[in-house]
Amino acid sequence: FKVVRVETKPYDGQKPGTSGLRKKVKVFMQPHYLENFVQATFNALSAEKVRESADALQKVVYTVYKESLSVLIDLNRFLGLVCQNVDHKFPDNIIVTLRHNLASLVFVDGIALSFLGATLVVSGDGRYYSKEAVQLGAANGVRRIWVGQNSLLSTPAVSAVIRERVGSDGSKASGAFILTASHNPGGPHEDFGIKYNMENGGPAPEGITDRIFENTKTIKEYLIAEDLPDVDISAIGITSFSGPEGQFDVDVFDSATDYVKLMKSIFDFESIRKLLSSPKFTFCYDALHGVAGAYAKRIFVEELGAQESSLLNCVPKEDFGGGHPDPNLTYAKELVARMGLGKSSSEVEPPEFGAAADGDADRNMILGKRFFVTPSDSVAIIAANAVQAIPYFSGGLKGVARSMPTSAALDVVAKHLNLKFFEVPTGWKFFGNLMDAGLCSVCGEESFGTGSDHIREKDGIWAVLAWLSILAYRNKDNLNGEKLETVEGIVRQHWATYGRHYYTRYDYENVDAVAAKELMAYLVKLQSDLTEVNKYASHATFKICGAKFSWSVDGRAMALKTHFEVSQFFHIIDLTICLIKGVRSDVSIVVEADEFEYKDPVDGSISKHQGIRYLFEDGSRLVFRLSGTGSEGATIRLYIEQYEKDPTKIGSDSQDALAPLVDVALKLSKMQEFTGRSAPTVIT
Ligand code: VG1
Ligand code: CO
Repeated sequence: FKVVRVETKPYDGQKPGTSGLRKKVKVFMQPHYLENFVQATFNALSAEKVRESADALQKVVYTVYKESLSVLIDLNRFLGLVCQNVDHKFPDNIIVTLRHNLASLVFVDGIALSFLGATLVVSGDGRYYSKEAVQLGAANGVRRIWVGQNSLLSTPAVSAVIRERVGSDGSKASGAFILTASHNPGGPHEDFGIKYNMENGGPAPEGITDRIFENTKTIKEYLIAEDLPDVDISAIGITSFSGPEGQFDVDVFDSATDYVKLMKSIFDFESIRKLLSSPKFTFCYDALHGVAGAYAKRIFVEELGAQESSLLNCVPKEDFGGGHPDPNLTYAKELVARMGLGKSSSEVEPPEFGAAADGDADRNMILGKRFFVTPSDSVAIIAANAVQAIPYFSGGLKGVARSMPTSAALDVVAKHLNLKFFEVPTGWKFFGNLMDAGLCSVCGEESFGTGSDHIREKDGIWAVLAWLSILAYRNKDNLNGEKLETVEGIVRQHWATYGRHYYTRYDYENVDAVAAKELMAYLVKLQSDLTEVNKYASHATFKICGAKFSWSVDGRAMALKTHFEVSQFFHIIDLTICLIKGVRSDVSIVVEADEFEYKDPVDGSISKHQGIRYLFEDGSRLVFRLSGTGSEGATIRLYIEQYEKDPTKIGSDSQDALAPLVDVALKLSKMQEFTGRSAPTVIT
């Protein structure tokens, strides 16, 4: 094949969000749209590679292949120039090449600094448009591309493949393009997405995604392989081509092998197998027609002996069967019904354990019989039990971490177990640095993401295996006994020990983007005046002598003042009784409000504007954020949390328990006024 340069113009809005670039398929199908983004990524990464290696090499021969120039220079001098300013001091013809096509640089001496000679993984959740995108890699001097069979690899499997897989010739991957829009729906009228993962198997950090975005704004040309014959990606095997840089291979491999091997090295499969084979334990897994299906049969049925009938929607489909591949109580309807939750629950006795995954299988939802485990509780419970129940952690946990809006259930466990603890912004990319530095073993997000340092992505099937391990451990002497320890039992015991964090998230999807920004700006402004905020936080309505009074009190001091004023008209005794009856004692006062900002403890980088927080005296929290994964309009996320230590109060329904805080949040933010919405699109 030949490599040609194609002229192009920048597209607006190619800014990678919380997890890559996600847009409607029709947006991606515009001429040059995908190519621009891929080239911008190559260019961003090549520059990074040159910088990274500045200290590592002394002298090297570099060849600018596309222009057929070979120059021997001192590397330090060269790298110094590239780092400071690419435009300086080189003869014109070379500079032009550097600036426009850093990807075509190669450094010999055994070390490839550019993509020439590199191995890249390209695969995804198999959604519509994936096949078209797979063909792109050849042009940028990549030596070989690894593709999961049928271009299917779950996001965690990609991470595992980058870290663990060794090619037949000893090659290792230096990164991956993951083709997925994760939990967003797929098909010609829905979403497609692409993101780049680094050599450690984790998502590109903000420094790189920012540079990619800058590149998309100035891109003038991209490289593309011409006349590259189609490869049959349904067949395992290596196909070789001859291109301008020499041989180019497409290596199609089994999507599950490396991942299954990794899972077997982490968990005690034998003890899980025993649990699953107990007639008292019943199991159910729903892949929502996402890529998890490609792993579920291999792991749960073939390795662990579950019944094939326990798998729901485990055939991956380009459009996820028309569904929304997001594992929560709203979208995983079939599973929810089977587990005896929700309205349409069946007459049949539900399974003991149920779980679901999202499109790219990095998310998980854990359910017990007629019981929902919040993701925030799930990570806390895994952390609390990991050392005993999971062989990989038997040496102890290095630390734990959660995203900012995730409930503080994990904090309490960290405190009890005296573990290092970190709170990072939303999105998995922030956990990677902690793990690379050996500071974190287990982490999670409220958005159904749980994982560990075995890879650098959250991992849906890992989370299920972690829960099965805990159940197997708790039941190890009990499999023939009277009654098994259940998911619900484990969660309730956890609450009894650590207290319970009532938690809910309200999503307002596809809200007018301007209105959403205005709401956020309003909330930031409000923070400067907590007295104003507390008018909403402790609003009191009550009756005195049959008449209805209503007033707002600014925290405790004002309550006393109001008491005094009103008492001029009524007997003090009457009023005291009414105050006890009436004041909203269910919500405490806001003592702090801020916009979350994170300084990475490893590299010192700072991420600002990561969500607006209202922190209450009793530990309750309200958090407001704009989503960074949507493809249309804006999505406002409202996170509501309340901590209850009193063992007599930990058994309520969470929506009931949180109703007062929800009410405060909606009034405080003027949600309906700004968005026109009287109810959220999804509650999780
Ligand atoms: C959402 C979640 C976040 C998660 C991200 C990617 O982001 O809130 O916790 O890391 O999705 O998950 P946002 O910006 O929309 O709130 V996945 O499974 O879609 O890659
Ligand atoms: Co996902």
